[in-house]
Amino acid sequence: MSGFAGHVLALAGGVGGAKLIRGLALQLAPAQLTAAVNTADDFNYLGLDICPDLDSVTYALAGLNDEKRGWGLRDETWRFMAAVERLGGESWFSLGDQDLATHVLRTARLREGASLTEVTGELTRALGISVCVAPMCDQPVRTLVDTGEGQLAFQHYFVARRCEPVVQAFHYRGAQAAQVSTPLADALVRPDLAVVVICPSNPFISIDPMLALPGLRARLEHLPVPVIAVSPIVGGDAIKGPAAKMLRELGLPVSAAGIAQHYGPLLDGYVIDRSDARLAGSLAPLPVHATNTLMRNDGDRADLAGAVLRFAEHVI
Ligand code: FO1
Repeated sequence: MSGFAGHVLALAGGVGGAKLIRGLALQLAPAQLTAAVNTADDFNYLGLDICPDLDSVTYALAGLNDEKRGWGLRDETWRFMAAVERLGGESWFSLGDQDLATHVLRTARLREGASLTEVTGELTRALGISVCVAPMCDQPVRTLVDTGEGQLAFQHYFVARRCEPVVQAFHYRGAQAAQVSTPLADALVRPDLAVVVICPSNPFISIDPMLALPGLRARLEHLPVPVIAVSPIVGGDAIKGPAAKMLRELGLPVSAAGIAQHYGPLLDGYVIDRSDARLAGSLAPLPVHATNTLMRNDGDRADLAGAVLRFAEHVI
């Protein structure tokens, strides 16, 4: 435990975000942390409501995530998917047998009229998680990717096409009509809010959909507490996933500096990998802290979270 005083609001997407959320949970009391999670990757598949980023964060907090694959549950089996294939059903997106339970229960509760915030609370509590895991909003927001081959729905671009088409732009359909979820709105007005952490998630597909929600970016910019991002890029490449390819295709520098440039005045502090420490000068006057950002195990996750919290105490 870090001894950090105050509440932490962390914005996260999938795998990289989930790792730092786990690290923050190791350093803080559960009531000190709100994890606000991207839902623009969500989609309906085989009649089920799939929320990959909420599940990545939930499984990581429960210690049930598959470290190697990056998504889904550990010790998974795939008999459901094999049966779907045998029946000639859609099978380009793989749902594990245990993971399926999450999608079935979530879909059933949403059909009954529960909000995604309520269902997420029920699922996380059932797994013994006391940290508040909140969807960014309760209305559907969907990332659409403009590519050289036309516009693709996010999971078709990401999984079915393995991010191969060249990206031209991202759109977050539904974001303008959505509202930040109640737990996220509540965290923003907490008198004890001490820092907002933007996890090392992909800015284009994990964080920007949140920033596209009405008023959220402006509220973050005007908060009296620091907004600190952790770079998902180390030494010119993404730790995992297509962030480097996206930066290149969008004409931004493929470096931690490119990510800072993308977030612009939103940031009050920036945590980069030790191997990128030489970039700190070019980022001035943005306060920068260089440390190990590779999170191979819980020790690394807790260390990075601790470094981010200590840095936050020294930024404005
Ligand atoms: N990613 C894949 O690359 N292939 C899959 O078949 C796949 C299935 C899947 C099922 C449940 C889930 O929660 C995540 C899953 N993911 C899969 C990961 C997911 O598509 C992406 O990692 C995120 O949407 C990006 O953050």
